[in-house]
Amino acid sequence: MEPFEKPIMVTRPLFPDLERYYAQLESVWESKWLSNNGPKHKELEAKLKSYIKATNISLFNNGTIALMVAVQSLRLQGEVITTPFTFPATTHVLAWNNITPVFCDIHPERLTIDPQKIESLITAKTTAILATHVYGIPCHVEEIQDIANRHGLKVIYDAAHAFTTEYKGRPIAEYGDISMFSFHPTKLFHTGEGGALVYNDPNLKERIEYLKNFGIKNEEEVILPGINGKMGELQASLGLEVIELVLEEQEKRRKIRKGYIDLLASVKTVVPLLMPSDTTNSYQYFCVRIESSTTPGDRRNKIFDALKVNNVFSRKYFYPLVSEYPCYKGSPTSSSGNLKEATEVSNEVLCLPFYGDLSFEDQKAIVRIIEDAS
Ligand code: T4K
Repeated sequence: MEPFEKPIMVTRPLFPDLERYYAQLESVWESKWLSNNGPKHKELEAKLKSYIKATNISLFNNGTIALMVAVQSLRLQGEVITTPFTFPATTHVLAWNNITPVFCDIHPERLTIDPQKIESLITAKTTAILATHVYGIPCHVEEIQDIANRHGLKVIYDAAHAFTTEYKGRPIAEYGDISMFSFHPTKLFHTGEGGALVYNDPNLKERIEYLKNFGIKNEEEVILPGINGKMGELQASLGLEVIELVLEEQEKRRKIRKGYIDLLASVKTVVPLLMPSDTTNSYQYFCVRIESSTTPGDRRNKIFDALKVNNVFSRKYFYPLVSEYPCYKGSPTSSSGNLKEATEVSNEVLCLPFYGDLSFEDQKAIVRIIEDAS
């Protein structure tokens, strides 16, 4: 088989019709307003609020700053129990807030933080649990809330992958104190760069809004050390058009997901990750687990390399574990002995190309490469 002529990437951002984006920009030009809670920002915030059924929402310039502000808004300090199987940003926001990340192993099926292993990590310094709905798979939200209630802890969810996800009939962000969504171009819904916090307590709104705008109360009063987390009008304008494309994209991705599952049925060592029951899939990623043969990750890496040679760029989200980064490796909870499941999983996962315009012919060719290499 010849390699693909054009590279096939793990994802492709949604691009609205340029004419429609121009129309949005025309009104920005007329308004002479580019940032600081402008009309497009307000419109997008209201639209997203109802789209993802949020009780309270604040938009941000990216998901990482949003998460930074979430941690600050809840006044977290000391230690926070978190997952090592995530994107670096989840843990880095703790480090940037002078908080010690305490790594907890993950559940073997959901790949999210294992609630059974959280309690033994709680100390007098623990203030919260920061968990990731990885690939949009919901954490064990009820068990986590139960632990948090018993120990007086806050709960933050990194919901970067869970746009529109619902669990047990409730929007995912109804669980926990605050959830963060990322609107990076690699995300299903995006604003070029962007993010949001969604939270249940309306009293948090004021503090979050100050924190994302330097703590400015008025022209003469700055009441806390805030940061610049504001989403601008160009980002919001893009979001207003991209949001119109999300439903159709999800439907296309639903079919692509089914296509992969059917095609991969004959490849016994490559197993698609499934959503738990009672979950609506956001269709952010399509990931498989590939059993190792003789050494950890050998078969996964062989498939990854074979795809690359053929101009297909899958991604090992998330290898290595965050706990393996030099900045966290020395910490007491980063040893692989405590993180057995996470270590195994990170050696076995692979995210395959997944976006609405991927053709079935391309999918068949991708699976053929996987089959030959496995
Ligand atoms: N928490 C979690 C769980 C996250 O996954 C993320 C972000 C965050 C927090 C932080 O949220 P933000 O602060 O980013 O809002 C990408 C993204 O940069 C990152 O946002 C995302 N997670 C992560 C999972 O993926 P890379 O290093 O894989 O990006 P990159 O540039 O290699 O892009 C991946 C592929 O996407 C490319 O091969 C091609 C395609 N692509 C990408 C861009 C940027 C395009 O086709 N067009 C584009 O404009 O991290």
